[in-house]
Amino acid sequence: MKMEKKGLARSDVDALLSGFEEKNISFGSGRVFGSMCTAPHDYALEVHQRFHESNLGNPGLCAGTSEMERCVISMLGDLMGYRDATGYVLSGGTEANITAMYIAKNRSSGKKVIFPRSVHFSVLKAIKLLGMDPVPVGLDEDFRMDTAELESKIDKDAAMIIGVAGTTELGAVDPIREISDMAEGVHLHVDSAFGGFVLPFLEEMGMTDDRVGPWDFRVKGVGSICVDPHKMGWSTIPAGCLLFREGHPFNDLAVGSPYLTSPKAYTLAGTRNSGAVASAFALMKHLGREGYCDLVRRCMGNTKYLGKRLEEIGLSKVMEPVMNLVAFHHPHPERVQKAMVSKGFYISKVCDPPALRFVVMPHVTKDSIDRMVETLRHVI
Ligand code: 0PR
Repeated sequence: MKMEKKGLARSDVDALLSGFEEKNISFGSGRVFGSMCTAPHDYALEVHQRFHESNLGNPGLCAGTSEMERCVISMLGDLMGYRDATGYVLSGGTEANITAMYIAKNRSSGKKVIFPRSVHFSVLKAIKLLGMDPVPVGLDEDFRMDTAELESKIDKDAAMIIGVAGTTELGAVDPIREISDMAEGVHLHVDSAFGGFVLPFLEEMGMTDDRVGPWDFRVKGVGSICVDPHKMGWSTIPAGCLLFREGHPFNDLAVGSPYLTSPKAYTLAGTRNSGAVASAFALMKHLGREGYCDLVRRCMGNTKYLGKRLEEIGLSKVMEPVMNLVAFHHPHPERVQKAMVSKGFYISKVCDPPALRFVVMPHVTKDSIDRMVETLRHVI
């Protein structure tokens, strides 16, 4: 394709856009069951547009948005047991994990990163980028990091341990308190990119069981946490948050930026989106803890419903869901996934054990579940 010498009329471009739009699958179609993102709350979208032009990479020009960013971090710090947490908003869990791992490496003499096999692949990406040494740890029968194996792997070369509060594939929560007790000063980072906007509200409603222990800053050894407003925070893409207990992460990344409004630049990204920062701020203020409890209760209700419907067609759960994510044993998840795509439904899979995976986000309803299950029944 070439750029025209004389531009097209908007109506002609609109026609082109419609062609592309038709190829996208919207969350509103009720056909997406394998995504951790969702259609943002309409107020979040409205606010995003209102604040989209400021660049947080040059914060002197957007002091207001910068202040909202600090408010988002302090609201999350408060929710996660440490009001004085420092941090900032970035593009999502991947950038948060890369940044946390860079900082841990910087603050330590070791290069080993110890993580459960269930860790998100962004950690493996960061290991490549940062030249760190991977030390995977196996899982227990509840798909949580095996602490006996962890203990045998911690040594003086460990730069950090990563625990996951809400694994990508199954939604399991690692035993963070036990991990912290073993960490002995090694930086402990908790990836709650997905779970961070679910677990506090499940706890508030008394909806967790004994597979979920304390996982946030209430555990003394937790040094950093990441959590994404653009997942279960119901806000706009791109918004992830990185929170630290000690030492503002800005100090670890700072380089001189003489021609900007601030003398130093502090973040991995240069130009930084701020529509999503305002959007996360506004939605957290608007929904409040009660609003998020309602959302999480609804998603958990639908997860239970999906579980019941799929058991009715002969499938069995890999584990009782901890959060709004559920997987079902199947010997050939890829084949099922492909067949479902050919019928217009998007489900996901787990590799080990082989299973079909469903993320029950806010856009998933009982009606959309019924339509999907009917198709899955034929496919299977
Ligand atoms: N940590 C955990 C626990 C996650 O589940 C995800 C989710 C991330 C980090 C990375 O978050 P960002 O994607 O916001 O950087 N990741 C989703 C997933 O793997 C979304 C996703 C989908 C990411 C497709 C990459 C991708 O190619 O389902």
